[in-house]
Amino acid sequence: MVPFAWDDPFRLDEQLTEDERMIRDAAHGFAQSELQPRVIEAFSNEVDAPELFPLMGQAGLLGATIPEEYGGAGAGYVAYGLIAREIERVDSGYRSMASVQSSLVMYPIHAFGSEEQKRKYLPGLASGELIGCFGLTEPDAGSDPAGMKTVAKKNGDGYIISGSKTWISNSPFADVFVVWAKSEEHGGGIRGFVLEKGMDGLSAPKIEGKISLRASTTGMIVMDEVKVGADALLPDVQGLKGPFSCLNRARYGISWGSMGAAEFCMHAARQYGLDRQQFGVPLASKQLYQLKLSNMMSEIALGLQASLRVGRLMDEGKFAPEMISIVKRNNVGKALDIARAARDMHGGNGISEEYQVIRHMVNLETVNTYEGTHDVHALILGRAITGLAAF
Ligand code: TGC
Ligand code: FAD
Repeated sequence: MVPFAWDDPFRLDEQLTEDERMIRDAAHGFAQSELQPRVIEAFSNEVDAPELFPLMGQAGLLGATIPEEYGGAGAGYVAYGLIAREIERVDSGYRSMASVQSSLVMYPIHAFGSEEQKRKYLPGLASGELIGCFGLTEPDAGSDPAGMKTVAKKNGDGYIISGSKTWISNSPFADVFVVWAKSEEHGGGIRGFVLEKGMDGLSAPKIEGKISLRASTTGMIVMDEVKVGADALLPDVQGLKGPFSCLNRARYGISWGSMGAAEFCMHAARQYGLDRQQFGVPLASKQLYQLKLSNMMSEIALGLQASLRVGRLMDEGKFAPEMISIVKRNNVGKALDIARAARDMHGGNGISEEYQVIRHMVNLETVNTYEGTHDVHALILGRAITGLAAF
């Protein structure tokens, strides 16, 4: 027998390689020293923080799975997940900034871009000198991206792109825009394009007044006849599998990240219950309080183990997208339940920014919605189980 650790019930730590532990510890150190001290004020005042990208880049947290020759860390998907967990332990918005850059901008340029595109963009994105965003969602096409209206018309060797994208993380300060459009040249098929800040007709107004994910900047992408050359097209993918392949990586990262947020909430509720006396004893001595902590610990242990399994399968090239739907949907749903319970267990203090659990709770509402809503992932799984698409 071995001693039981409530904060690592299934001994996840010893299932990691030495390199993965090092990357996890570096991410933890960075998140606690650079992100934690600024997050309460950043969330409160909806602060834009483009300066975090070079700091994350220096810490090796951007493009972890991209090969070293393009500035990445050449690490695996488990390491990528561990980074997401440590950043989201502080705030889902900061994890959002990093995962868009890594999974939704660097990944498609690496997987589907020309050699010139890779050399032009990836090193700057890895160092954080360049900031990227990913435009798939539109005002009238959210869960159903096939309904997008953005079009790319042929213009000599290049294209003219028109349309608008909304709810786009990082867009107001982005330098590099990976956008998806229906291309007339390719029979209306969906193609990816890389746009750059400053192009005529391209703007990215900020969406103000979010009650969730306030430490992450969100905006639109407005494209009013943006003229690009042939070199803006991502040559190696056509159809929705382009954006969905990116979403596989980001959704997987979210499965780890949401567990980081859940761990923060559980640890905070445990400590609060040990410190807070009511009826002459610590709250943590009460059966109902312990029941909630036991539920939290169990769901976190199961969720982390599931993400580790999916990450190992991704590293072996043996994953199916439905596996990712299971862990994205289940882990975020459980993290949201855990954050709500932790908020309740803090009593009145639970609504104060100082105790931080309510910030995680409202953030996780966004995480439950983006990258495929909780219900859309249920339908992806329902299709896999029955063979019948219910979208
Ligand atoms: P469907 O007919 O199922 O598929 C169309 C084509 O795509 C292929 N495919 C995939 N390929 C790779 N990975 C996946 N996960 C894939 N899923 C589908 C499929 O094989 C097919 O290929 P082909 O060659 O036969 O054409 O597509 P559908 O239109 O019926 O889609 C239905 C549904 C619900 C699954 C899909 O539309 C969906 O996932 N909707 C959710 C949309 C979404 O997740 N949007 C996210 C926007 S980005 C974002 O939220 C970033 S937030 C980031 C942050 O800040 O952290
Ligand atoms: P809708 O699709 O209109 O869904 C509304 C409700 O209807 C949901 O409950 C949904 O589950 C339900 N629903 C939808 N279809 C069905 C169905 N067939 N059957 C049953 N129920 C259904 N997008 C990007 O492209 N890039 C980004 O960087 C990005 N960042 C984001 C950041 C933030 C802060 C937020 C909030 C969103 C971001 N998104 C981004 C957009 C996000 O992916 C979408 O909000 C999400 O996909 C849902 O689309 P929607 O908001 O249009 O909701």
